Amino acid sequence: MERETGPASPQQEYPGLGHVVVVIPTYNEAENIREIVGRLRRAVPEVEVLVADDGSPDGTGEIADELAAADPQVHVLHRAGKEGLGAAYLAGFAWAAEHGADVMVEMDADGSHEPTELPRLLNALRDADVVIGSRKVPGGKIVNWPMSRVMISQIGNLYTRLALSFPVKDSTAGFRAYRAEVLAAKNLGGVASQGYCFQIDMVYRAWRSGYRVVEVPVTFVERERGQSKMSSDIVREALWRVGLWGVQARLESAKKALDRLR
Ligand SMILES: Nc1nc2c(ncn2[C@@H]2O[C@H](COP(=O)(O)OP(=O)(O)OP(=O)(O)O)[C@@H](O)[C@H]2O)c(=O)[nH]1
Ligand SMILES: [Mg+2]
Repeated sequence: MERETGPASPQQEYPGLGHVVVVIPTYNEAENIREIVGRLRRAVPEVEVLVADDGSPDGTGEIADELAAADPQVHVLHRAGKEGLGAAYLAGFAWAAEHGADVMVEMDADGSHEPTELPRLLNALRDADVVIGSRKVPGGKIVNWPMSRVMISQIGNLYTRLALSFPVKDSTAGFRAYRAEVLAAKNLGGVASQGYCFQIDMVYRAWRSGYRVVEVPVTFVERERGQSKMSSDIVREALWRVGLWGVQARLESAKKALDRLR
């Protein structure tokens, strides 16, 4: 069950791009949500914000309601329970589409993504369909991650690039901007990925459909407060799904090659 709070607001436009909705998924981010929404609204006043909360037991949803009551450009989508990052984003994108978004942005609530870097992502979207805030292109950085997380991220991205034979260097990054068309229902059929595999799924689909994907460097800072939702299940999900997509892609190319020989 979903419930939406916050009054309707007059829509503002980001120069050259139209109506931008930033979706922030939250689960137990009571210590972070106020600060990140405030920083985002100050950094990019034109954007609309949607907090997609999965019934956080720590009261994140209620804090988000207070923010929405005080600011007509902040909204909250309350979802009944924790269903994973992917489901929260899909619900958030659907809300944004219904509310006339031309651009949807993904951003974490924990402060890892710097709102003052968002204009660089949006400006790059003028010549692209998807812009990834990338930690793995020149100028991109990760601050304060333990070596174990850096290794998981490096190996995960290398595995993904090899399995899927695609050129995106930071396909697990969660700070990104999409033109609404990329996230149209016709492009999202059958999305089932939940953890950060969802991020790989979205960019792989966009790239396969011929959309222009661009990476711009960002500085990613480890969360200071609250608990990570990263788990071994999330890593396992990415391993098997990406492996499966890689096998499917190779079978498809083999079939095409055979068809050409016939
Ligand atoms: N609505 C919703 N949000 C979620 C869920 N899981 C994670 N999130 C949010 O998604 C964002 C990214 O999750 P994080 O826990 O920061 O994951 P991470 O960035 O891989 O790991 P750390 O930064 O180390 O904590 C945060 O804003 C979380 O609150 C979920 O099941 N539902
Ligand atoms: Mg995080």
